[in-house]
Amino acid sequence: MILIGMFDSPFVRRVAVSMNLLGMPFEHRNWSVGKDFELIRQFNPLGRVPTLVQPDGEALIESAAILDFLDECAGPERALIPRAGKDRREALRILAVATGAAEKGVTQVYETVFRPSEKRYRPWMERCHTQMHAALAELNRLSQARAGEWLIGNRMTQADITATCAYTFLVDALAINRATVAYPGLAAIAERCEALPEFRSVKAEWFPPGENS
Ligand SMILES: N[C@@H](CCC(=O)N[C@@H](CS)C(=O)NCC(=O)O)C(=O)O
Repeated sequence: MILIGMFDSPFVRRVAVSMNLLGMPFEHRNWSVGKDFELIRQFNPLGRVPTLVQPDGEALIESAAILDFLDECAGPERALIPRAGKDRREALRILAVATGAAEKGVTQVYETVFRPSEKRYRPWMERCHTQMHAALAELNRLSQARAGEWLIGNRMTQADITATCAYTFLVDALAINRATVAYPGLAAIAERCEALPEFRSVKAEWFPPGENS
C-alpha cells in the first residue's frame, strides 16, 4: 500500500502510526498539499491527505475511513477502535474531539498561509482558537481522569493515537503548550506514545504548506 501525505499532518500520521502498530507495511509518498497539489489530485479528487492507495489502484480517502479499513483488515481482536458498546462510543467521542481540535488548528494555519493578511477575519480565527482550546481541555480532563493509564480500557487504542497526533501537531504548528493554558494530562499520554518506535519513525518536522513547500 502507498500512503500519500506528509507526517507533519496529524491525519496522515495517525494512519501511519496505526499501520506501524498493526504491522502493515506501506510505501510513503512525502507529498505536500501545497506544492504537490496536482499530484495528489491524481489519486484524490479533493487533493487532500491522507490518501491510501491499494495494490490494485483503489485509493482510500479520509483518515477515519482509512482507519476503519485498517481495523477491518486487522480483525476484531487487534482492531484499534473498540468493537462495541460503551468503549466504542467513548472512543468515537474522543476521536471526534481530537480530530476537531486538529481541524481547528489546521484552519488557523491555513488562514495565515493561504490568505493574505488584509483578508483575514479575526473573529473567525478567534472562534477556531476557542474551539481548539475547548477540545484540548476536554482531552486533558479525560486524560487526567485516567492518569497513568490508556484513555480507554487496558491497552492503547485509536483514542490514544489520535489524541497524541493531534496534540503533537498543535504543539509544533501553534505552540499550544506554551500558551497560558497547559495540558499536563494530555501531554503525559502524548509523551508515553511519542516514546514508542511506531510513533518516532513517522515524526516529521513541521513546515507550513505553501506553493513551494
Ligand atoms: N477530515 C480529513 C482531514 C484531512 C486534512 O485536513 N488534511 C489536510 C492536511 S493536514 C489537507 O489535506 N489539506 C489540504 C486541503 O484541505 O486542501 C481527514 O481526516 O482525512
